[in-house]
Amino acid sequence: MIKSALQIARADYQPKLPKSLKGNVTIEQGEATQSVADQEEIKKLFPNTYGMPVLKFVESDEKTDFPAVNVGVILSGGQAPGGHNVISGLFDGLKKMNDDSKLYGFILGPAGLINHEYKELTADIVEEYRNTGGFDIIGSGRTKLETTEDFEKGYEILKELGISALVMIGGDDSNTNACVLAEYFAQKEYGIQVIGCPKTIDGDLKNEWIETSFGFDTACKVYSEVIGNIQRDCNSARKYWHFIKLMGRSASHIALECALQVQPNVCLVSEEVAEKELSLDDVVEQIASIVAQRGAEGNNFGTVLIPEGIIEFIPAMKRLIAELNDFLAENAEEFSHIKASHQRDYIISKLTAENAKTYASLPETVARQLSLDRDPHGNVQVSQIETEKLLSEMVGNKLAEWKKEGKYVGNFSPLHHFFGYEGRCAAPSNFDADYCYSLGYNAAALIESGKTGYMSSIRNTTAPADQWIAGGVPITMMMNMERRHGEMKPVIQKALVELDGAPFKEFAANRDQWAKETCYVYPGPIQYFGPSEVCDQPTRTLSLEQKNK
Ligand code: FBP
Repeated sequence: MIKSALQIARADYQPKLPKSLKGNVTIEQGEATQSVADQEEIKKLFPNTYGMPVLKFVESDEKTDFPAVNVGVILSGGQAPGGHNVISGLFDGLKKMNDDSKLYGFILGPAGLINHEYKELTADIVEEYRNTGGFDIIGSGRTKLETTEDFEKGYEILKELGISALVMIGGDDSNTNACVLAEYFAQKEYGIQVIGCPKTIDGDLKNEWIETSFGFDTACKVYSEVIGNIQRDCNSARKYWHFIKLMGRSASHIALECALQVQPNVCLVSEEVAEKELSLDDVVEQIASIVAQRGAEGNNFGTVLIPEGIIEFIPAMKRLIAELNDFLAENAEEFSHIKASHQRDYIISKLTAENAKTYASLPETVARQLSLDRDPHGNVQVSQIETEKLLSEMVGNKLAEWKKEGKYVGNFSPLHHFFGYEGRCAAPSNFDADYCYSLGYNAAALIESGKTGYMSSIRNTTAPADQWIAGGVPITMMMNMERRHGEMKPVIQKALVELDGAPFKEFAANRDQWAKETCYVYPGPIQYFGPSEVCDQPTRTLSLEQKNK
């Protein structure tokens, strides 16, 4: 296989590890824990894995002999830069403890476990993928492990391969699955541990113990590079307004982080839209006012960052989507027989009056996108909704009205972009390469310590890597009850942007100036070689959050 010069050089990069994981380790146990909400229900659903203590690994002089173990690994959900380093860290951690240990990868996500599709990840295979982006070493998928039958099918292959621990690398939904599986195996006394690793570019799997999910750092740097380039183009030609939708599902962490890196003219934050109960028209008016204000000064150009999930946060849309979710879950069979050309009218006839009105007011494409299949976890596929076009069209209409009324004097020429997939498989930044390798290595230590139902946790991540704190957090601690597919289910609570958090406050303090003036920053491409202040910077989000602790 032909490799680029960067791929060849990057293969030799040795990711950094926390000092505590470099030699022999011992565990310090914290207090018993509680779930973030709905304690009684979660406790009842997870009797074997609820309330376990938070763990911290510390260096030890004691050398322990570990038996060889067979371990399985699954990459689950959307790709995120660094997944291959979690696997190489896990592989090296297992081999360091006992060279006879083996690692098996299940193919194309959780489906590989159910369908018994796997491959042994040998040293040669792992070598090929060190410090590379992508999940192609074994592939990924979104199948949800849900039924007892799925768990039993999984158990069959784990038993056959002599696997005593499974590592699930995934986001909030996949780690919820990991927790359910850990509980099931514990309850059945099958002797199989399950450990989770926090993955997702969305940055919404974080809490006091999980400072960030891997992939967020690299993906935001890739998007910020390209937005910076667009801004320079925009400031050179001075004739376009760029409407840029950014991936990230529900939370606006990616849009906010990119805004902090590039200083655009507008960045919408879905959580603020929900908090202020803004209507779609309010959002449109806000953008149009900035376009008009800049136009009055002869600046008929600018950038607008839009989080992909914004539509779900506009209260009227949120109510509509909630009803649609339940309706489509309950009437899936009947709906599948309705001709595409009749689906809109069919839905309108079934919804309550208020939601039917909102649905009817949407452009055809957006209405259709909202009625598309949910993903296996019940999420609306927001990355397929063209919000950037919806908003620019509505802004254009508003400006045309204002022009007639003599309130707007500029020209409005919009262009559209969606950045998402281009950032998910980039070669991991130094931060993600080190963080991921440490998460995997740490997962091996959790396995060797006999733990199950834990998520691999690496903290103190704005300090140099050797001062990072390694340990484990019970996954049940992150859970609450939520409505999914029309039923209440235990799930990991998503971390949305906090409006009283340091990253949002920093943005809010500067946005008026960024709107009016042209204060663009051009971050440039990720650097893998060079001075540490260029190559090892964490995200602005992480720096601001950790500074305030
Ligand atoms: P995860 O939560 O699985 O990490 O998903 C990340 C993500 O990139 C979202 O930002 C996006 O909405 C979604 O995946 C797109 O899904 P798909 O890869 O199935 O098109």
